[in-house]
Amino acid sequence: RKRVLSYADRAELPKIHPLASKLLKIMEEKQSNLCVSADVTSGKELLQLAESLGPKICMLKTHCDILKDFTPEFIQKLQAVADEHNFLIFEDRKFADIGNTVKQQYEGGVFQIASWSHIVNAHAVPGPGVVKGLGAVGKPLGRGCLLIAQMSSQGSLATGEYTKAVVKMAEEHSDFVIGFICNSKTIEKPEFIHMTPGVQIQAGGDLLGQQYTTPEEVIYNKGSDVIIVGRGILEAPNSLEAAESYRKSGWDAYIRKVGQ
Ligand code: 6AU
Repeated sequence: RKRVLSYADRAELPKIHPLASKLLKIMEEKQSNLCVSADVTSGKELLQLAESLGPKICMLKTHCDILKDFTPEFIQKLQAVADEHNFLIFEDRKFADIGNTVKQQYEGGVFQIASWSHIVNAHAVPGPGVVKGLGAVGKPLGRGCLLIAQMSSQGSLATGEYTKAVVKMAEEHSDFVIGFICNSKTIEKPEFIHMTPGVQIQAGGDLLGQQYTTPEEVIYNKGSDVIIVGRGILEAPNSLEAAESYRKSGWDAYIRKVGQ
Protein backbone atom coordinates (compact mmCIF):
# COMPACT_ATOMS: atom_id res chain seq x y z
CA ARG A 1 0.00 0.00 0.00
CA LYS A 2 1.27 3.46 -0.93
CA ARG A 3 2.13 5.71 1.98
CA VAL A 4 -0.34 8.52 2.53
CA LEU A 5 1.50 11.82 2.96
CA SER A 6 0.51 14.01 5.89
CA TYR A 7 -0.87 17.50 5.31
CA ALA A 8 2.41 18.85 6.74
CA ASP A 9 4.49 16.80 4.27
CA ARG A 10 2.35 17.95 1.37
CA ALA A 11 2.77 21.60 2.40
CA GLU A 12 6.52 21.21 1.73
CA LEU A 13 6.31 19.54 -1.70
CA PRO A 14 8.59 21.32 -4.20
CA LYS A 15 5.80 22.00 -6.70
CA ILE A 16 3.09 22.95 -4.23
CA HIS A 17 1.18 26.19 -4.91
CA PRO A 18 1.87 28.70 -2.09
CA LEU A 19 -1.84 29.00 -1.25
CA ALA A 20 -2.30 25.21 -1.12
CA SER A 21 0.75 25.06 1.13
CA LYS A 22 -0.72 27.71 3.39
CA LEU A 23 -4.02 25.82 3.63
CA LEU A 24 -2.29 22.51 4.44
CA LYS A 25 -0.26 24.21 7.19
CA ILE A 26 -3.41 25.71 8.69
CA MET A 27 -5.07 22.26 8.60
CA GLU A 28 -2.13 20.66 10.37
CA GLU A 29 -1.82 23.43 12.94
CA LYS A 30 -5.53 23.63 13.80
CA GLN A 31 -6.07 19.88 13.40
CA SER A 32 -8.98 20.66 11.14
CA ASN A 33 -10.02 19.57 7.67
CA LEU A 34 -13.38 21.24 8.14
CA CYS A 35 -14.66 23.98 5.85
CA VAL A 36 -17.89 25.49 7.10
CA SER A 37 -20.35 26.55 4.42
CA ALA A 38 -21.79 29.72 5.97
CA ASP A 39 -24.97 29.77 3.90
CA VAL A 40 -26.83 32.48 5.80
CA THR A 41 -28.54 35.59 4.47
CA SER A 42 -27.43 38.27 6.94
CA GLY A 43 -23.92 39.66 7.28
CA LYS A 44 -24.26 39.92 11.03
CA GLU A 45 -25.18 36.26 11.32
CA LEU A 46 -22.28 35.29 9.07
CA LEU A 47 -19.81 37.27 11.19
CA GLN A 48 -21.14 35.70 14.39
CA LEU A 49 -20.67 32.25 12.87
CA ALA A 50 -17.16 33.09 11.68
CA GLU A 51 -16.25 34.40 15.12
CA SER A 52 -17.62 31.42 17.03
CA LEU A 53 -16.62 28.60 14.64
CA GLY A 54 -13.33 30.23 13.54
CA PRO A 55 -11.12 28.17 15.90
CA LYS A 56 -12.57 24.89 14.54
CA ILE A 57 -12.16 25.45 10.81
CA CYS A 58 -9.47 25.67 8.15
CA MET A 59 -11.74 27.54 5.77
CA LEU A 60 -15.01 29.42 5.62
CA LYS A 61 -17.09 29.20 2.47
CA THR A 62 -19.43 32.01 1.44
CA HIS A 63 -22.16 32.60 -1.13
CA CYS A 64 -21.91 36.40 -1.13
CA ASP A 65 -24.89 36.72 -3.49
CA ILE A 66 -27.33 35.29 -0.93
CA LEU A 67 -26.52 38.04 1.59
CA LYS A 68 -29.27 40.64 1.72
CA ASP A 69 -26.94 43.28 3.20
CA PHE A 70 -23.53 42.84 1.54
CA THR A 71 -21.19 45.82 2.04
CA PRO A 72 -17.43 46.44 1.79
CA GLU A 73 -17.45 47.03 5.58
CA PHE A 74 -18.83 43.55 6.11
CA ILE A 75 -15.94 42.16 4.07
CA GLN A 76 -13.39 44.10 6.14
CA LYS A 77 -14.85 42.58 9.30
CA LEU A 78 -14.84 39.09 7.81
CA GLN A 79 -11.19 39.47 6.82
CA ALA A 80 -10.32 40.57 10.36
CA VAL A 81 -12.01 37.46 11.81
CA ALA A 82 -10.23 35.25 9.25
CA ASP A 83 -6.88 36.76 10.30
CA GLU A 84 -7.67 36.43 13.99
CA HIS A 85 -8.66 32.77 13.76
CA ASN A 86 -6.35 31.81 10.90
CA PHE A 87 -8.72 30.42 8.29
CA LEU A 88 -9.03 31.00 4.54
CA ILE A 89 -12.07 32.46 2.78
CA PHE A 90 -13.61 30.58 -0.14
CA GLU A 91 -16.29 32.33 -2.19
CA ASP A 92 -18.37 29.59 -3.80
CA ARG A 93 -19.18 31.60 -6.94
CA LYS A 94 -19.01 28.71 -9.41
CA PHE A 95 -17.87 30.80 -12.36
CA ALA A 96 -18.98 29.28 -15.65
CA ASP A 97 -18.62 31.70 -18.57
CA ILE A 98 -16.11 32.72 -21.22
CA GLY A 99 -12.79 34.08 -19.96
CA ASN A 100 -13.55 37.72 -20.67
CA THR A 101 -16.79 37.61 -18.68
CA VAL A 102 -15.57 35.66 -15.65
CA LYS A 103 -12.60 37.99 -15.39
CA GLN A 104 -14.98 40.92 -14.85
CA GLN A 105 -17.30 38.95 -12.57
CA TYR A 106 -14.31 37.97 -10.40
CA GLU A 107 -12.70 41.39 -10.20
CA GLY A 108 -15.53 43.90 -10.38
CA GLY A 109 -19.20 44.52 -9.76
CA VAL A 110 -20.68 44.94 -6.30
CA PHE A 111 -18.76 42.05 -4.75
CA GLN A 112 -15.14 42.49 -5.98
CA ILE A 113 -14.57 38.85 -5.05
CA ALA A 114 -10.89 38.73 -6.04
CA SER A 115 -10.05 41.44 -3.52
CA TRP A 116 -11.09 39.34 -0.50
CA SER A 117 -11.59 35.66 -1.35
CA HIS A 118 -8.47 33.48 -1.16
CA ILE A 119 -10.14 30.71 -3.13
CA VAL A 120 -12.94 30.54 -5.71
CA ASN A 121 -14.37 27.69 -7.74
CA ALA A 122 -15.29 27.32 -11.38
CA HIS A 123 -17.04 24.96 -13.74
CA ALA A 124 -14.78 23.71 -16.51
CA VAL A 125 -17.63 23.49 -19.03
CA PRO A 126 -16.58 26.64 -20.99
CA GLY A 127 -13.11 25.14 -21.61
CA PRO A 128 -9.72 26.46 -20.44
CA GLY A 129 -10.68 30.10 -21.13
CA VAL A 130 -12.56 30.20 -17.83
CA VAL A 131 -9.37 29.35 -15.92
CA LYS A 132 -7.28 31.77 -17.99
CA GLY A 133 -9.76 34.62 -17.45
CA LEU A 134 -9.94 34.04 -13.68
CA GLY A 135 -6.18 33.51 -13.51
CA ALA A 136 -5.50 36.85 -15.18
CA VAL A 137 -7.07 38.50 -12.13
CA GLY A 138 -6.30 35.97 -9.40
CA LYS A 139 -2.70 34.98 -10.09
CA PRO A 140 -1.15 38.42 -9.45
CA LEU A 141 -3.03 38.46 -6.11
CA GLY A 142 -1.82 34.99 -5.08
CA ARG A 143 -5.34 33.55 -5.24
CA GLY A 144 -6.27 29.96 -6.05
CA CYS A 145 -9.09 28.20 -7.87
CA LEU A 146 -10.86 24.87 -7.42
CA LEU A 147 -12.34 23.21 -10.49
CA ILE A 148 -15.64 21.41 -10.06
CA ALA A 149 -14.81 17.85 -11.12
CA GLN A 150 -17.91 16.23 -9.63
CA MET A 151 -21.01 17.40 -7.79
CA SER A 152 -22.81 16.02 -4.76
CA SER A 153 -26.27 16.44 -6.24
CA GLN A 154 -28.42 13.69 -7.65
CA GLY A 155 -28.25 13.35 -11.43
CA SER A 156 -25.12 15.48 -11.77
CA LEU A 157 -23.72 15.47 -15.32
CA ALA A 158 -20.15 15.98 -14.06
CA THR A 159 -19.07 12.34 -14.23
CA GLY A 160 -16.84 9.96 -16.18
CA GLU A 161 -15.07 11.52 -19.14
CA TYR A 162 -16.11 15.02 -18.10
CA THR A 163 -14.45 14.57 -14.70
CA LYS A 164 -11.29 13.28 -16.40
CA ALA A 165 -11.19 16.32 -18.69
CA VAL A 166 -11.55 18.63 -15.67
CA VAL A 167 -8.59 16.94 -13.98
CA LYS A 168 -6.50 17.38 -17.13
CA MET A 169 -7.43 21.07 -17.27
CA ALA A 170 -6.31 21.46 -13.65
CA GLU A 171 -2.97 19.77 -14.37
CA GLU A 172 -2.40 22.15 -17.26
CA HIS A 173 -3.11 25.23 -15.07
CA SER A 174 -1.54 24.26 -11.77
CA ASP A 175 -0.14 27.77 -11.27
CA PHE A 176 -3.71 28.82 -10.40
CA VAL A 177 -5.82 25.68 -9.95
CA ILE A 178 -5.02 24.26 -6.51
CA GLY A 179 -7.58 21.48 -6.44
CA PHE A 180 -11.09 20.22 -6.93
CA ILE A 181 -14.64 20.13 -5.71
CA CYS A 182 -15.33 16.41 -5.95
CA ASN A 183 -16.97 13.44 -4.27
CA SER A 184 -13.74 11.47 -4.02
CA LYS A 185 -10.03 11.85 -4.84
CA THR A 186 -9.73 12.32 -8.59
CA ILE A 187 -5.95 12.25 -9.08
CA GLU A 188 -2.91 10.87 -7.25
CA LYS A 189 -1.05 14.16 -7.12
CA PRO A 190 -0.62 15.30 -3.53
CA GLU A 191 -0.15 18.91 -4.62
CA PHE A 192 -3.88 19.08 -5.40
CA ILE A 193 -6.44 19.62 -2.62
CA HIS A 194 -9.67 17.62 -2.86
CA MET A 195 -12.67 19.25 -1.20
CA THR A 196 -16.00 17.49 -0.78
CA PRO A 197 -19.45 18.97 -0.10
CA GLY A 198 -22.60 16.98 0.67
CA VAL A 199 -21.39 15.95 4.13
CA GLN A 200 -23.43 15.18 7.22
CA ILE A 201 -22.89 12.90 10.22
CA GLN A 202 -25.91 10.98 8.99
CA ALA A 203 -26.00 10.01 5.33
CA GLY A 204 -29.16 11.00 3.44
CA GLY A 205 -30.19 14.04 1.44
CA ASP A 206 -32.54 17.01 1.11
CA LEU A 207 -35.68 17.54 -0.98
CA LEU A 208 -33.81 19.30 -3.81
CA GLY A 209 -31.32 16.64 -4.80
CA GLN A 210 -28.51 17.16 -2.30
CA GLN A 211 -26.92 13.83 -1.25
CA TYR A 212 -25.00 13.37 2.00
CA THR A 213 -22.04 11.19 2.89
CA THR A 214 -20.35 10.98 6.30
CA PRO A 215 -17.02 12.68 7.18
CA GLU A 216 -15.44 9.27 7.77
CA GLU A 217 -16.52 7.98 4.34
CA VAL A 218 -15.31 11.15 2.57
CA ILE A 219 -11.87 11.37 4.22
CA TYR A 220 -11.02 7.73 4.91
CA ASN A 221 -12.70 5.80 2.10
CA LYS A 222 -12.98 8.39 -0.68
CA GLY A 223 -9.54 9.91 -0.03
CA SER A 224 -10.68 13.53 -0.04
CA ASP A 225 -8.88 16.20 2.02
CA VAL A 226 -11.47 18.71 3.19
CA ILE A 227 -15.11 18.24 4.23
CA ILE A 228 -17.49 21.09 3.42
CA VAL A 229 -20.41 21.22 5.84
CA GLY A 230 -23.33 23.63 5.77
CA ARG A 231 -26.70 22.65 7.22
CA GLY A 232 -25.21 19.82 9.28
CA ILE A 233 -23.70 22.59 11.41
CA LEU A 234 -25.96 25.58 10.72
CA GLU A 235 -29.17 23.77 11.57
CA ALA A 236 -27.82 21.91 14.60
CA PRO A 237 -29.21 22.98 17.99
CA ASN A 238 -25.69 24.10 18.96
CA SER A 239 -23.55 25.01 15.96
CA LEU A 240 -20.30 25.18 17.94
CA GLU A 241 -20.75 21.69 19.34
CA ALA A 242 -21.73 20.43 15.89
CA ALA A 243 -18.64 22.06 14.31
CA GLU A 244 -16.43 20.42 16.93
CA SER A 245 -17.99 17.05 16.23
CA TYR A 246 -17.44 17.42 12.45
CA ARG A 247 -13.88 18.65 13.05
CA LYS A 248 -13.17 15.64 15.21
CA SER A 249 -14.74 13.12 12.80
CA GLY A 250 -12.83 14.58 9.86
CA TRP A 251 -9.57 14.74 11.77
CA ASP A 252 -9.85 11.25 13.26
CA ALA A 253 -10.52 9.82 9.80
CA TYR A 254 -7.42 11.63 8.49
CA ILE A 255 -5.23 10.35 11.36
CA ARG A 256 -6.42 6.81 10.70
CA LYS A 257 -5.63 7.29 7.00
CA VAL A 258 -2.07 8.60 7.44
CA GLY A 259 -1.37 6.14 10.25
CA GLN A 260 -1.85 3.02 8.17
O1 6AU B 1 -24.05 21.04 3.67
P1 6AU B 1 -25.12 21.71 2.82
O2 6AU B 1 -25.89 20.77 1.96
O3 6AU B 1 -26.02 22.61 3.63
O4 6AU B 1 -24.35 22.76 1.87
C1 6AU B 1 -23.42 22.35 0.90
C2 6AU B 1 -22.75 23.55 0.28
C3 6AU B 1 -23.68 24.50 -0.46
C4 6AU B 1 -23.49 24.15 -1.92
O5 6AU B 1 -23.62 25.29 -2.75
C5 6AU B 1 -22.06 23.59 -1.96
O6 6AU B 1 -21.77 23.10 -0.66
N1 6AU B 1 -21.81 22.51 -2.96
C6 6AU B 1 -20.77 22.58 -3.91
C7 6AU B 1 -19.65 23.49 -3.83
C8 6AU B 1 -18.99 23.78 -2.59
O7 6AU B 1 -19.10 23.90 -4.84
C9 6AU B 1 -20.71 21.65 -4.94
C10 6AU B 1 -21.54 20.52 -4.91
O8 6AU B 1 -21.43 19.63 -5.73
N2 6AU B 1 -22.45 20.41 -3.90
C11 6AU B 1 -22.61 21.36 -2.93
O9 6AU B 1 -23.44 21.17 -2.03
O10 6AU B 1 -23.23 25.83 -0.21
